[in-house]
Amino acid sequence: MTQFDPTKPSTTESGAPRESDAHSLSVGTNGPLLLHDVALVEKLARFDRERVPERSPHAKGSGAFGEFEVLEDVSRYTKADFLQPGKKTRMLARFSTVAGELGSPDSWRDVRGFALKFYTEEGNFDMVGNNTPVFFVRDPMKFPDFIHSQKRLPDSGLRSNNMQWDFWSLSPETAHQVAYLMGDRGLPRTWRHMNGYSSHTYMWVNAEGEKFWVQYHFHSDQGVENMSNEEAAQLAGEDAEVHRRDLFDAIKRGDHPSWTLSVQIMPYEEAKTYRFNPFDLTKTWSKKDYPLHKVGRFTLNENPTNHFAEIEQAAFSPSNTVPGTGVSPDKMLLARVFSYPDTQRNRIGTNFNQLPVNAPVNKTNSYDKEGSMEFHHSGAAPVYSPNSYGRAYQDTQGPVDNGWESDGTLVRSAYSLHAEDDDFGQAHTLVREVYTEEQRDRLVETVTGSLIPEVEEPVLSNVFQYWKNIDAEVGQRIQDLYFEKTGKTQS
Ligand code: HDE
Repeated sequence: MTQFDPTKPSTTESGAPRESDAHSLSVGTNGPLLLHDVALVEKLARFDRERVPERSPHAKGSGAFGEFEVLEDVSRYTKADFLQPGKKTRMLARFSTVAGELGSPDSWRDVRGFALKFYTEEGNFDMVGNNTPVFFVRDPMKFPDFIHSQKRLPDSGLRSNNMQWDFWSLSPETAHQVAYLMGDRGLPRTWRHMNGYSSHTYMWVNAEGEKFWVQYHFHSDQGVENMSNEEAAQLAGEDAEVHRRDLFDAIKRGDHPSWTLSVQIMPYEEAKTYRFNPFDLTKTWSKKDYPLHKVGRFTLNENPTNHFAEIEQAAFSPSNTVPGTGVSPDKMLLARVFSYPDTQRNRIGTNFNQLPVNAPVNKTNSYDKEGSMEFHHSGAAPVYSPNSYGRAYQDTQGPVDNGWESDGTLVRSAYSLHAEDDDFGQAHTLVREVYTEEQRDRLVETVTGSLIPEVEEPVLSNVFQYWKNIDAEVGQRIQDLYFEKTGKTQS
């Protein structure tokens, strides 16, 4: 949405004719400049303030608008209006890398963000996932340390494989996600050719108040395609924006990418006894135990008209749920519910939800008020509740319909273990049973390559052991290849 008439000459921001866009006001042709040259002062002052802080992490990305359509009937499991049969909802997607900064190459090996915002009639519903179904850590206390280890060294400002591997090898719960990252999916060919996952377990509630645990899977209708280390390295130099460009160009030429949404559904009570802790973000649910139920499809069909306004300032958050949906006892998810709006108040501004890209399509009625850039307000209506003057307010009491039971002493501890919970089991299954022989060969090459030349002791020995814990043969091959390639002697 543009707010100017491109056929009219430019104006100052207060609407008066701007005298010039080309020449500053000076005392004589070669003379000093003047502070009252509004055209120049305004232009420079605004230029000085063009940037908002970039996202930390997930700074580099892009996205597009589209439509989500429900194709199957899942009303037995959720009463959410936007998930009812035949419903169509406008939405926004943003894809991103995690560790790189705003200008970093799209083709660096990384997990990819897969953030969706559905503008439903019951408020915004956001699904802020990744292109892998698990995550590196299971306690939010470790998240800032994890991100620090992926970013830059404090002295040189360089990224460091030694620092990354140090964190991973000392945090065994990272094994499953690292096995994904070092595999083919760490280098998606384009954003159109990757899947998205909620990764977390969420809740659905039906009209009878029955609760279910769900995991969301968004399968690319274009198929999954990845690129090789060589292609990725070449593209990082030749076209740092390769993924941003691919998505924009595809939509522009009418080749609209789509993803099919399916969910795994676990009856509420089964969470207590499932063989894996279903709230542990480092684990997946077996599809044999919980098969996929198709829900619908989203199609991206509209490019942003302004990248800054609609993508850079887009604010996604797992706190954006709607009736019939909810969060779960996953500790990571609960912390994210706080962290996203918090960072957005800082990054974009207190009233970030009033920007068109973030505003819900339904009317809001909130007693939160004022703050920087307040635009929507209550007019002369009461600014407090309860009030005697007709402004509605809420006071629902008793158990919430999307909650769960919880009781116990306050502790700092890991989750209680379910029958098959351990850090390396599912990573082993991925590497040994899901990956083909060729994929395992590439994994060994990629991991070994990432250890040369920088990774040093004691991190190096820890990495060899970490991989042996995942898969004895793969670990040994990484160790042997490392010594073969470096010519160093094994002690
Ligand atoms: Fe994020 N994450 N995250 N994250 N994340 C952000 O939010 C955070 C996690 C994900 O396109 C930030 O607005 C914490 C898991 C995506 O705008 C920040 C924890 C998953 C995006 C933040 C996690 C994600 C973000 C940075 C652990 C996948 C980009 C700027 C408790 C399931 C969204 C911002 C977009 C962005 C915090 C873990 C995905 C700092 C504290 C797990 C796709 O708030």
